[in-house]
Amino acid sequence: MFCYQCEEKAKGTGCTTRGVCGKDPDVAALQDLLVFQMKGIALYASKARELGAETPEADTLITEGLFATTTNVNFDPERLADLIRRAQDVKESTRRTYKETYRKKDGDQAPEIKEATAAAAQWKPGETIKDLVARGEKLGIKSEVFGPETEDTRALKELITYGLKGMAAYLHHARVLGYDDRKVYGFMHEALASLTTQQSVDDLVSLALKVGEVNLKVMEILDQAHNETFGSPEPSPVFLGAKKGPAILVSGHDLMDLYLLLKQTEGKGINIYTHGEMLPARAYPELKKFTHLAGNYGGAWQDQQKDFEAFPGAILVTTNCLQKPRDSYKNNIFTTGPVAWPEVRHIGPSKDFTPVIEKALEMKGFPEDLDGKTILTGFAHRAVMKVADKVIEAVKSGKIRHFFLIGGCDGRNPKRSYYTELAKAIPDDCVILTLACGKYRFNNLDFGTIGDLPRLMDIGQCNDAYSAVQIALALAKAFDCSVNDLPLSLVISWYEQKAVGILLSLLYLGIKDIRLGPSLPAFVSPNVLQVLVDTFGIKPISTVEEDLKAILGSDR
Ligand code: FSO
Ligand code: SF4
Repeated sequence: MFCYQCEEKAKGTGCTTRGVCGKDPDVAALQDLLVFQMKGIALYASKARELGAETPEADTLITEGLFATTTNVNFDPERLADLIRRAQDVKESTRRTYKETYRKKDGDQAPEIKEATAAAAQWKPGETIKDLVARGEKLGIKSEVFGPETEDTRALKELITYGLKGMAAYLHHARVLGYDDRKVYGFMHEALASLTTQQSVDDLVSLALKVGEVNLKVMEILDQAHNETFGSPEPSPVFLGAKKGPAILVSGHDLMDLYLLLKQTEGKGINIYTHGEMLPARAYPELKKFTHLAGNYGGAWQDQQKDFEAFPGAILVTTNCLQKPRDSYKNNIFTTGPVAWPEVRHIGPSKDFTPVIEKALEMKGFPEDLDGKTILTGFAHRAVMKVADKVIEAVKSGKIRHFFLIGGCDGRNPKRSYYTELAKAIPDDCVILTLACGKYRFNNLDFGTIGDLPRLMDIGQCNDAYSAVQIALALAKAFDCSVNDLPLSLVISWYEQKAVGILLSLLYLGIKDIRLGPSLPAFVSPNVLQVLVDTFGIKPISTVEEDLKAILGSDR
């Protein structure tokens, strides 16, 4: 196997024997085969769409397939094999759609698509998982199955692929709520199909920025979907302790899963706790109205083995990041949606959470109330806009000197303590905006207020990077300047491919001087990195002392 798609790549270069994430070589091969299948489907779907045909099956399969190959999502060979087989059917049906649409328009036989023929070739029905693994082993990142690559074109194609995976994850969440956009599918098909062709570095850089542009659109659609379905987030307290009684812990990003579970547990005497990226759910009116949404339990995803082991109830994981479940809680953890682990019970599309509820009741839960502090969440763009006058006044009067966006993913790299230290060292006249699971590095610290504005504002989940962009654009408008001229610095922590998508969106917006850590991606070649440095001023994080000095000047 070879995989270097996330920040934890082994030895800083890539995982070759087993993923640091827990992905074994068979799962890695199946994921490579699935990505290959997505490209095959995309080749036909993009041609069919050019001719005006709709390709709903391809749209769905590509969204689900890409999400399944994102870090810490699907570790189950059976489920991956199912997706690969379904993808083969969809590839065949999309090919038929292309051919029939062509014939109806031109009255002629549609020309074969060379790369697609290669991608579809030699497929035997009834292949076993072992056969699929053997096939996938020949299709890894370095296989050059679509022709030779240079170090730079491969780097850019992987950058594009990972951005598309992130986009697919956000699109999946919007689709669950009934929102999408056909133009987005069209772009995904075109982009994936183009990865099977030889392209120049310049063309691939443009395509990567286009991924950023479309990903921003997808995050906007998701923001609209969340707001229209669950109301707009409002600053809300989150209790970090626990209440006596049966309990269910819900992790991941899927707000609809949480809503359905809250509905199904109403009046049953079970308290529901958020975990990881589910914390900001507490700010949505249609979710916070449930009085048995009791609080948040535990920290970021990489602490889950410890947190889940200690949790005395059932656990539901709705999306990434899933880690290998320990035996101690294998009987009380459930997955749903895109996440899966072999032998962990999976709740299917019916979203009937009865097994989770029964397990929670069987386990009895917390024997007594647990004390805990209360923190705030819910500073999404609409909530911040409501206090925009105060914010602008505070900047004008010098009460707020600078804004720091310290956001992104958390992870195991010890260098991530930088983000805690940075948050602590930021002077009292500066505001810290945060989002995604990286916030757990400092979200239970007391940063006080500036006037009646809290110094730490939790914007939400990683997809709420869209909200952060809206806040920055509104500030830029108020001060009649560009985002780059604002007293705002972005210090981002990345881990998986959604963060890659977000980074491309920020670059598409022309946002410069982003500090990125804890380590740079292994898939970015030296030349591509130089392009990012020269064009966008991207820099790796340094020490807290040096970075603060560079941002605020020596008078800090
Ligand atoms: Fe974190 Fe995991 Fe939200 Fe990621 S839980 S690391 S960017 O999947 O999605 O921030
Ligand atoms: Fe390694 Fe990350 Fe790939 Fe997992 S996703 S195999 S940790 S590079």
